Amino acid sequence: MKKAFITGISGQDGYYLSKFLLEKGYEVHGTIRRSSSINTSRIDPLIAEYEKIEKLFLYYSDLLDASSVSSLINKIQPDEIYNLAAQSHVKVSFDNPIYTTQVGTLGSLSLLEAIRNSEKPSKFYQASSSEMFGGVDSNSLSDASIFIPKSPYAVSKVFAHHITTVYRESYNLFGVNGILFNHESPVRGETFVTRKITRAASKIALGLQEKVYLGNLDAKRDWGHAKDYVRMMWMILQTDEPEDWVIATGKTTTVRDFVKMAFAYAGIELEFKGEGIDEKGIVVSCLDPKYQVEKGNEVVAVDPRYFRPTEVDLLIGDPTKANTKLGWIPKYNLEELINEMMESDLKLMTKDQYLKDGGYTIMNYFE
Ligand code: NAP
Ligand code: F7E
Repeated sequence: MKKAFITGISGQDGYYLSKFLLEKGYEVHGTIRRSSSINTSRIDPLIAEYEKIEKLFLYYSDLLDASSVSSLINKIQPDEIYNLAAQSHVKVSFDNPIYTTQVGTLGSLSLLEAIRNSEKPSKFYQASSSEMFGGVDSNSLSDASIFIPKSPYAVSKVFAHHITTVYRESYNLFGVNGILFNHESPVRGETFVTRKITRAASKIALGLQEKVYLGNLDAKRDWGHAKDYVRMMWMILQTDEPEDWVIATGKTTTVRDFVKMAFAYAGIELEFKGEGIDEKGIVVSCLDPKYQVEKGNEVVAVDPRYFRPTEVDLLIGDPTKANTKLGWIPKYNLEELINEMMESDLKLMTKDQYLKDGGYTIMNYFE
């Protein structure tokens, strides 16, 4: 039985990865942070199922506490370490640049040092990001493309990426970078644009909200499903030779089109009129009798508060290496992803379960 150690187990990817590994028979050890209110809602169903049978173990640890990270690795002696912990919001990284950088850089380095000083040669996965490319190149990006980071978050990820390579080459450590493009799900954090949109579209369809304010509608992202991407995290730690990988769908879509697709799930057709900060999303028709949204209603508007000091305009990844060398093919396309997110958010809003049980119910709908 293999042992995995996951930092950031309470996040979106932490949930999907730990579920995936537990179902494979792994013993999973994960770190959570102490907070004034409970922050394990995503993994509560896994705790209920696996903690009592001693398959899932949780520890309080902050990545900035190098001593706690190192003693956990020494105690657990994991076969595989997945470093998912990060202050992962790009816009917030401009507001909290020092903290974001400390976690992204020193946090990752502490893990690598702990592995270097441990007797067990644990394999190490670093959660690298497409944000490192900076959105300057309009070609499909591969692991050979250059990094032009545009935010404190992206710079911290570039450091962690390179230091992982340095430890691999200097100490013969099995360290790999997975350069993941945006991946989403029904349990995506509510302040990332996709979940903000699916929650708002659901509430608007149900008459619980009038309008959603967004930032740059022209931004383009290569969006995939988190479930597909955590499978690939595991696959790249099963290879014999450590190397870096791009994980993406190879397709890119504007935020505006994502909005249209989300509303379309509820039978609401939108058209966008105006330009720049005056652009509006207006209801053209509402075909589903379950939802009562009037034609002509303005349901999307732009608020410059959501603009970033610098924007990553366009990201599109080239997954050819992952497709051909590892046979990794995503099971979800964008429409299926949006449909799953909308189905989940409509149920949550209808039943008002989100407030009642902190999102627990979501897992019953989507495995
Ligand atoms: P997420 O939902 O924001 O989860 C981040 C996790 O890190 C949470 O468990 C969080 O704990 C934890 N964390 C934050 N600061 C920490 C600290 N100082 N010490 C210990 N834990 C800390 O992010 P995600 O979407 O699952 O992404 C997972 C990783 O992949 C992140 O490193 C992210 O930067 C990277 N990534 C994500 C994407 C994407 O599209 N999702 C793409 C490329 C790379 P709390 O729950 O207590 O906040
Ligand atoms: O923004 C635009 C925004 O915050 C996507 C993280 O997981 O993926 C994520 O970073 C785009 C940007 O994700 C709003 O300006 C418009 O162009 O959902 P996001 P992100 O910044 O791409 C990468 C790969 C990571 O590594 C990160 O950890 O959408 N946008 N209007 C908006 N974004 C937000 N959040 N809110 C808006 O209202």
